[in-house]
Amino acid sequence: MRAVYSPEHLRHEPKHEMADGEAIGIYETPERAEAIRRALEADGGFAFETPIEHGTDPITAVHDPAMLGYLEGAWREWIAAGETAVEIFPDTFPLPALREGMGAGRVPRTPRASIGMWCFDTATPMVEGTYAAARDAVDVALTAMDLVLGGERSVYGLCRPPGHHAARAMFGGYCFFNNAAIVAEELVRRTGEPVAILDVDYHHGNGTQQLFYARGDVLYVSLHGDPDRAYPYFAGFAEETGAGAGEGTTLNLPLALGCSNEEYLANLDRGLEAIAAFGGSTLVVSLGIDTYGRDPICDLALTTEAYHEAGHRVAALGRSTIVLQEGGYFVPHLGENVRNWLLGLDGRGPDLSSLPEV
Ligand code: SP5
Ligand code: ZN
Repeated sequence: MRAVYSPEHLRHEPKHEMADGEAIGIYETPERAEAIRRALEADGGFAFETPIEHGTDPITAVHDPAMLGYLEGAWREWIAAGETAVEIFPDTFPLPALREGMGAGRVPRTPRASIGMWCFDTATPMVEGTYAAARDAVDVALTAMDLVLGGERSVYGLCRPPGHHAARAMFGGYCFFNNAAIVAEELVRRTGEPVAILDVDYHHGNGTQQLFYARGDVLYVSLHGDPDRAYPYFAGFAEETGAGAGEGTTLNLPLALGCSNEEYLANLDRGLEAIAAFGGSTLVVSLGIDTYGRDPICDLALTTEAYHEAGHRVAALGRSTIVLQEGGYFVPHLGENVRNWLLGLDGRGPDLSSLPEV
């Protein structure tokens, strides 16, 4: 299987996220992607490719051009304003109620205010290299797409930063540009076919859902921790099924605390049935491994065997598949879990022999 990777992700190396009023070590680290790369390289069955630059048109096909412009200039403006912090965090968010009944008000004149207009949480700091890394993650995804359009059965894009929490005009959840949504939109434009997205990250992909909620040509299926207890809290409910032309093209499958391999795979089968019933020949997978039983920030109970089986069941759809990395935070087993998912997809057997005992 081909795998696309860029070392540019190393330039996105924030140190902190906010949790319960304290700055803690950020879970979304460069080491995550390096652990995955090493596991796939050690396997020997993955041929690595470097991304090709695709420019900004595929990004502004889904995101507000003003958000792209903000991310491109944020670091320069932060420094020009005399700020000295090495990570940019929002502190004030213009919720609609802040200016209720008062009209839109001014565009912010300080970068401290600007970030609150775009970033929806306090866990997604920007650093000097964030924009370059996020741009390369998009190119990784689009290059994986190109390879599939060129005839590859399945291709893995080692995207970092991840993407599925980024909406049309908002970023957060460790995500800046929505890599999977950008690929899905580009696929629709290039092939004229409908496209299905399967999102198996622990967290609901609120950004991807938002982008395609009213679209009949893109199916969004997500398995995730129930938003009644899990981030991003405000989207991902089973009763959200789409709107307008997109009615029936969103399928949310919220999972209970402690969800086992068996319960998980039963839910996956429901999602795969919906995908099989939807048109199109290409599938985009948002692959998060934060469903793992040992993930430090999530609460399901999956084991490595489930990842191989999940990849195997996705392969049974018989569609060309672009697999893009999202979350997964138990770094010691992250590479092997991704590798086993891809082994399942590729029709190879599982390999549990390289899981370090930690
Ligand atoms: C791509 C991705 O997986 N993004 C996830 C972003 C999660 N951000 C912070 C979640 C805060 C919830 N903290 C729960 C702590 C339980 N110990
Ligand atoms: Zn996640």
